[in-house]
Amino acid sequence: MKPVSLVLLMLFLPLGTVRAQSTGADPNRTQWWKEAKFGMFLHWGLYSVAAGDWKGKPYRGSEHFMLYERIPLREYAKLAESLNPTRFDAEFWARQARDAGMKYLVVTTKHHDGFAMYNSPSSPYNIVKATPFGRDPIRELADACKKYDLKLGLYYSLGRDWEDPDVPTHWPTKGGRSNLIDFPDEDAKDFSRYFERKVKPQIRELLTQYGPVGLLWFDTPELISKAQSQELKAMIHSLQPDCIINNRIGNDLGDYYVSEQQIAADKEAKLWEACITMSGQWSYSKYDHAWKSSELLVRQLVEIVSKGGNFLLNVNPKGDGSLPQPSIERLADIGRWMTVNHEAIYGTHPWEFTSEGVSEETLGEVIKKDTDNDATSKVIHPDLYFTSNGNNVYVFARSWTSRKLTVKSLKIGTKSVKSVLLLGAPNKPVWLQNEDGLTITFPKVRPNSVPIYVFKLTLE
Ligand code: FHN
Repeated sequence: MKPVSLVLLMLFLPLGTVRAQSTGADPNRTQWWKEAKFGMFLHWGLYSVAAGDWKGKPYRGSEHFMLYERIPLREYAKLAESLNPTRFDAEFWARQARDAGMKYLVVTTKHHDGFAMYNSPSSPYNIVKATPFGRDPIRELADACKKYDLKLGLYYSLGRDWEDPDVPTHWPTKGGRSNLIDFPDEDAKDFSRYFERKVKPQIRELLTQYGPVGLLWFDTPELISKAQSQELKAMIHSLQPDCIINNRIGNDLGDYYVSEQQIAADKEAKLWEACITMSGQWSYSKYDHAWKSSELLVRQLVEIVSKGGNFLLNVNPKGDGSLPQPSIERLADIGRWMTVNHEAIYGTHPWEFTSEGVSEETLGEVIKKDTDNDATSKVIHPDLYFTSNGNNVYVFARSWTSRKLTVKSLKIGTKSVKSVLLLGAPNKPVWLQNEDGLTITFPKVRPNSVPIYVFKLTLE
């Protein structure tokens, strides 16, 4: 059966809704994550070797192209013979994340194609056994994260695996994300066999081979049962009690919610993280030139943090292990901005007011697909966002072009402002609080590739 066409994949979801059900979030376990605010997502696998082409032609479906192009497993697996990422440098990846101000990274250990990007004794379909590379990149990344003080996060495709014969799916319809080329009888598939044969052994490997794992980032839980989600969560915490789990372990379990390619409409009662692409898709393709500007990426970071979320920004390494130059440039821009403004991000929490002057256009779309699914707005519009920490309020003047701004939420008689500083500026701004609000005149500022300025207000 052909994968359901993209038209049918259009799922309408309420704008930016992050489902507010209960999670078992343990405040001690999640403390580092709540303070971290910013992480690097890495989609790297056999699909990175193909890099947009299959049999000399551009493929459809990004990292799902095995399904979209109806490729038999044996043929797709031949990509492993070409996976020899001699330019892979775990320490370089870790430094890119650290220098951009990221505090954790999440890397694909096994995506939907079922290929393990780590040494998996339980499945020979892995980078150490099946490729000329012969090294274990997750081992090297775990060491690099330790060296550069990053938490290690591991992505695992839970309910989709196109190498195993027992993985039925139901997205968006029965069999919609299954390997029906090699395993056509969807009704013959028994998820429990896959769960026992592959999922549990591999999760055990991931939690016993690489030292402390800060976060297990499950994807596409599909048809996992509540009992299996509970069993998996118990096994994880029996091995690593401090390991955080996202809600895609399934069945409303997990420590926080994932908002994929969308930013929540407003601050959320629950812990949440927006995972968003830096370009047009999750995995590397030579045809993907839809790189977002550094300004837009910092706008997204600010908006997400102002709404109490974490930003997991995706980078898509090439098949040779190098990072695309446009991603390196953007990470450097973000790092320069964070060097000046990090105190307004880390360890902060939403203020009473989230924003002022936001244009409808900057709120993003509501339609989602399951790959190439970037529903975030690309509109650049001057507006204000806020975070707070104690009696400090941080005002983010996003894409600001004029030399004055007025925070209307701080009219005289509301909260009294004691001082105003512009982060990174040697001289103090002139400011006045009256019935219009708090009006600030910018001091002379250096032109910045990311024109998002942060004022630190100290309230009485
Ligand atoms: O199908 C995957 C997709 O390839 C990508 O990994 C994203 C990342 O969150 N998760 C799934 C789509 O929801």
